Amino acid sequence: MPIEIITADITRLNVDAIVNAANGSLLGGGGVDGAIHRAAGPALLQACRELPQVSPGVRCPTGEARITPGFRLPARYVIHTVGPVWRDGHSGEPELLARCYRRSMSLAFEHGVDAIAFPAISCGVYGYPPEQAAPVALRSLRDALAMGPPPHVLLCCFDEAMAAIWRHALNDAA
Ligand code: AR6
Repeated sequence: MPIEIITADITRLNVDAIVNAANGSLLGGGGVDGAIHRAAGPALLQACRELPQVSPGVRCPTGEARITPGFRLPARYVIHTVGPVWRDGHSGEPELLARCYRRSMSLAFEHGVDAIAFPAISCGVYGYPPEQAAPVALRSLRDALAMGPPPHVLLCCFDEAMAAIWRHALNDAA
């Protein structure tokens, strides 16, 4: 599988596209979203503002994805996706999480991206247990990689403990 687990600050990566774990407004927030907006500069917020609202205040519903330039980031594109908030695991969370990865990969294919880095979507503020998120994400990525000439996929964890969970899931999936 051309999927690599790394530990890094995603805003520093020299890849074609990085994925943002955003909220539906796409107007920024904490966690990786805040870090990406800080690193990209105010033009990113402006580009997000210009994306159409699909319902009041919502530019990207949960499970969907939108693309903008990366502005001051090393990455050419930011793909913004909105993961599910964890409730109990039986409220559609796995399907929505899988869709985030799939839709982000579709945009990557459409834009000819060679290398894309994902954060652990929903595994922070949104509370998705990483042990459960990782296999869902990896299955979805593996299915998406079959859609075209496979880009290099990096799963960018913020710390080693998170990376260990993802590596374990990747080994189980091999
Ligand atoms: N590089 C890589 N990973 C990071 C970075 C970074 N610079 N910073 C944090 N992480 P979260 P969510 C990891 O909370 O759970 C925002 O406020 C972090 O350790 O950023 O999808 C949005 O606006 C965790 O493992 O995203 C939404 O309101 C992972 O990224 C909400 O949070 C995801 O954590 C989305 O929550």
